[in-house]
Amino acid sequence: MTIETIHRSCPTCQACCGLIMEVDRKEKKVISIKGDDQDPRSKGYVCAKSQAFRYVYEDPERVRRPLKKVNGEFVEVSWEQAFDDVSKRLIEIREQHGKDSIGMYYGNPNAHNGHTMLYTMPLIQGFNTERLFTAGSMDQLPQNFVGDLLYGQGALVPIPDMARSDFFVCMGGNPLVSEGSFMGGVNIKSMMQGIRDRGGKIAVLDPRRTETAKFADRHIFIKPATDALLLLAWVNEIFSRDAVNLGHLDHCVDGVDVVRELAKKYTPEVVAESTGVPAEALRQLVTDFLSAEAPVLYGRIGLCSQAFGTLSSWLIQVINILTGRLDAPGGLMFSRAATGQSETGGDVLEFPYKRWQSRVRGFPEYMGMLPASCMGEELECEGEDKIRAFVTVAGNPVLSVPNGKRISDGFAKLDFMVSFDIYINETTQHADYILPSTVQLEHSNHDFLFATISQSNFVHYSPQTFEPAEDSRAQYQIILEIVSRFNGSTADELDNSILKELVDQIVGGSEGAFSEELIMEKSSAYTAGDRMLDIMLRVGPYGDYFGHNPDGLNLEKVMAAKQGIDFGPLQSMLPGLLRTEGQRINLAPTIICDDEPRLAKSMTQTDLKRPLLMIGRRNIRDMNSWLHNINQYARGKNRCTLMIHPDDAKARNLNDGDRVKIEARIRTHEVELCISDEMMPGVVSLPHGFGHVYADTQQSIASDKLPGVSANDLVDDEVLDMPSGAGVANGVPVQVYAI
Ligand SMILES: Nc1nc2c(c(=O)[nH]1)N[C@H]1C(S)=C(S)[C@@H](COP(=O)(O)OP(=O)(O)OC[C@H]3O[C@@H](n4cnc5c(=O)[nH]c(N)nc54)[C@H](O)[C@@H]3O)O[C@H]1N2
Ligand SMILES: Nc1nc2c(c(=O)[nH]1)N[C@H]1C(S)=C(S)[C@@H](COP(=O)(O)OP(=O)(O)OC[C@H]3O[C@@H](n4cnc5c(=O)[nH]c(N)nc54)[C@H](O)[C@@H]3O)O[C@H]1N2
Ligand code: SF4
Ligand SMILES: [Mo]
Repeated sequence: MTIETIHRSCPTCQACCGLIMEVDRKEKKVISIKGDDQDPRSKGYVCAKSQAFRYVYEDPERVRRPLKKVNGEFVEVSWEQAFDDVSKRLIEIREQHGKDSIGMYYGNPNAHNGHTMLYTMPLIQGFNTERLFTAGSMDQLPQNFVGDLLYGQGALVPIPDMARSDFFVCMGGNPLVSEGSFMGGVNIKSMMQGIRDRGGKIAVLDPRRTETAKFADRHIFIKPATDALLLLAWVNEIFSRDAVNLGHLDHCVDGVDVVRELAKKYTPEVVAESTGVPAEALRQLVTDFLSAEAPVLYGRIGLCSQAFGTLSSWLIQVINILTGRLDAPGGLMFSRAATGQSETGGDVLEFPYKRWQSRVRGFPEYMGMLPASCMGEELECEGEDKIRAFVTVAGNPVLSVPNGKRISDGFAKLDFMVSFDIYINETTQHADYILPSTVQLEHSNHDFLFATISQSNFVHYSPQTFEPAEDSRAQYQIILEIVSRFNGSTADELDNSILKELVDQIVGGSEGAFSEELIMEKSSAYTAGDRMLDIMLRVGPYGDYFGHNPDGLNLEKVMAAKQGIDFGPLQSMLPGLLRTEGQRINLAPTIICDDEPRLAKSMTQTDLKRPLLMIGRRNIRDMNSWLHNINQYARGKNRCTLMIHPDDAKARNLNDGDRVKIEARIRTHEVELCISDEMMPGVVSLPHGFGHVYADTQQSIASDKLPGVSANDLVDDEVLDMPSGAGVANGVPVQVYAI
């Protein structure tokens, strides 16, 4: 046995912790996975999920060969047959019924695979369907919408620079469990401790006293989906205290007066009853924020996946801007990826909105996507222009998207479905073909996306650990094979044209500095995604510019850096980064401000039949729905429980551990109750990603040990955040009663 040591980053969440693995490459065995003390970002830290990618690799139920459904059973077929059949069926359907008769859903694990990310645009453009849905609309979509309107591009989402902050206010995020999300930090607990060690403080506003809230100096309960009211009152306080200070953005912000007017009627007293936050608690929070040296206000899933996701996400930006905290050390800052995605320069882009609409409720697309909450109705709808075929790409919408059961029923009646996935689960059981990719130990990886939301700028390339199983395909190869056949070319031709497009773009933007020949010659050591990566690194912000800057970066240097390369703290990037007219920030986009009356109306609305509000919850051992077939993470006591406050349980005569009914507008489920004073009275919490109860799946550990119920069977698909179209998983009116 020859044991080798491999350094890589963990691919399971956005923290990208550095790992050291001991492996026997010949036997394809992992001996150990530990935190890498030398990693400049994570310094040895790992969480319980650091072993996850190894367990997925070893899982005997993982799909390893292409599967075709024959008489209701999946049978293995060759790749050639799978690629040919799938593309033939899709082409037939497109020819008969048009390109939009094929729908697509794109899921979260794609974001954890650097090479897949590079082939995502060709995939989306290759299908070119108006029925594109993504996990993003259950996630950061409102933040993209706001980024587009304020900063000129949806990808421009600033993150809190905790390492230099002295007052961190966290709303709708639980980073001690989620490991950070759009705050790209590693070991959030030590970052929060760091704030405290510097004499700073942490405040959390959340309807549950979360793990993060318990660690914080202050926790304030807030009623679900009332954050926008509280934040408007906060804005109002800033104006009434004459505390506006735009800092270095003073000369480039418009619309301040519009914001002042909009917030005028929302005093802390006016919003107190609706939000459940006493006026004095809010005033104190504002005082502490304004008197801190480097405060920052952060909002996440709880502020996105709710009825006022856009208004709330916008107000987070507004408050940071009004107090000079955007683009300032310790405030909200933009990361700068080595691959250059953050180098936004160039023409002002058209707002990618309303170029088409969903068929059933006429909802406008944004960034080429329709809300995932529209999937059920679009799949259900009959008529000549109905959806007939569907492609899922590493996603499990039956568990992840509102009214998942309706989506499952819709999938069941499709003419044709193909899933690019590695499990037979609640979604992929409906597919006619499952095309499984290699998994993380079998391919190299680079943290392409997560380097754009990191608290320190970094680049990290993880080597391939094991030779992929014989005759297997990487996700990007599957994409190339299907998309090329679908459009009448070959995988190689498509790959070349993708490369050419990238090179043309660089040559065009380089004002003669780089020629096509130079780029092609210098990058010729690599193929496919690695070649694109090399090119992007070389023309990125730290690049070697193909030799013009010999000390700069290229893929060879990045590959040689075992622990990746840390470029240090985030830098101030504004106004240069702005891709707006005249590089100015319009603080008050009309399309967002116009939604204020809907918010005002919500203050007087209550659902008497369903007086409790359901919110979500994450557990350290889950990753949405995709780690539940792993014994090491599934075992232990049931964690798919409904948390309720003792007073709400008592009023209903319910005891801890009871099985109870939870009734939402769209469905009623049975679930185990967990009584806990962590909950705000009137609020209940149920995690998502469970509901492994469908008969034809093949995830025996998930279905035996951790079936749970799907929160998204209760989440109403008719309710949307406006105007982004994000799904509303938090603040769902429910009633709970004994069985
Ligand atoms: N109620 C509620 N719903 C939510 C949320 C919530 O907070 N509350 N959160 C939302 C958020 S933030 C997200 S990101 C979404 C996630 O939504 P999805 O992305 O739809 O769901 P996942 O559970 O991540 O599904 C991952 C799928 O990818 C497959 N997969 C895993 N690894 C690989 C791989 O290497 N290759 C391939 N080909 N497939 C792979 C898995 O088998 C699984 O089918 O859920 C959202 N839904
Ligand atoms: N262990 C683990 N880690 C994960 C994931 C996972 O599934 N498991 N998923 C990953 C993904 S895909 C993402 S996008 C991130 C998400 O990262 P986070 O946003 O940090 O994740 P959550 O734990 O869902 O935190 C949402 C918080 O919002 C609160 N909340 C709900 N409704 C409201 C509201 O109306 N107002 C306010 N103020 N708060 C509210 C909830 O109580 C919860 O504490 O986590 C990532 N990391
Ligand atoms: S925090 Fe995220 S990146 Fe770090 S070990 Fe856990 S799952 Fe992996
Ligand atoms: Mo997410």
